[in-house]
Amino acid sequence: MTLTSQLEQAALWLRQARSVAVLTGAGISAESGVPTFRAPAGRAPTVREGVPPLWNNFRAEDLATPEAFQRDPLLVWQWYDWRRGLIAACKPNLGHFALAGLEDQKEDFTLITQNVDGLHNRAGSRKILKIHGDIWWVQCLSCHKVTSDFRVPLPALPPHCSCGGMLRPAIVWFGESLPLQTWNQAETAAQSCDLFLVAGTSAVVYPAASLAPLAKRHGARVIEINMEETPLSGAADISLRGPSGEILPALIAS
Ligand code: BJW
Ligand code: ZN
Repeated sequence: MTLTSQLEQAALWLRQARSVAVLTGAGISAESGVPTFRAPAGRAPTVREGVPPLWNNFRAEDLATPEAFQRDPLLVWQWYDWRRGLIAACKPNLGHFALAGLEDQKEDFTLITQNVDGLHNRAGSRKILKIHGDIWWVQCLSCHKVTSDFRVPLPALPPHCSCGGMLRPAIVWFGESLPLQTWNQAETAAQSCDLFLVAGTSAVVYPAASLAPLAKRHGARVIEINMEETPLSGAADISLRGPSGEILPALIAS
């Protein structure tokens, strides 16, 4: 099947679907200039585009853990400060805007994102399940209150909450549980949709990677959009190979 005929088939399924759920990952923001986390399977992790030498030496698995923050809060804080500055200078792309438009077209629509960059909000999406948190939120280590913080740059040291506790990025790190209510809503959407669309994720981080198989077990059609093959590609009903900033607008407009 050519990309054009796959796209036509996928567009037909999308038009026919009453209930649509979408899962996005870092790849959807790549065309906005936000670096992704991982090199494709089998490819050596060389210098990642847009990542300065200091941060290129670290993997998300080295910095995005409660242990890393405990060991060296300043290093982790500086990593977030660099990423917030980078993201603040980026704009949503046509993929983000296409999904915001799809929300208006569908009676039942759920956008689930692993991304913490806030670009779906800036594109106009309204109902967003942020299963890995948000880079523009901070959380108190003592009272656990979550607040927004849009400062760029951040203060040099992690600030403190009014209760005296240290603030940390309100992001779900490795080994931490996902926000329960948000996760439950994501699972419900996957179980009840007719069509599950997955865009720009390597599909290796769990439990997010379990949503598409869950949707499929409950009878949904699964469409994947990715530049590369992923562990999900074989199980997807259609896997569209290419940039989400081009494929999503084409899929949603046709
Ligand atoms: C394009 C494109 C374009 C490029 N168009 N496409 C075995 C060992 C140890 C742990 C585990 C294990 N098995 C499972 C676990 C648990 C762990 C996990 O999954 N680890 C795996 C790495 C193995 N998961 C967890 O710990 C989760 N919690 C949990 O399970 O709780 C229960 C529990 C509690 C206690 C103990 C054990 C379990 C939490 C996961 C939290 C993930 N958090 C991060 C935060 C990073 C920090 C930050 O953002 O500040 O979330 S990690 C990082 O990966 C980030 C992302 O949301 C997530 C997913 O990455 P994503 O979005 O898929 O990006 P990439 O870079 O991987 O892929 C980009 C894709 O885009 C590629 O495919 C490209 O081809 C494509 N692309 N350009 C379309 N233009
Ligand atoms: Zn507090």
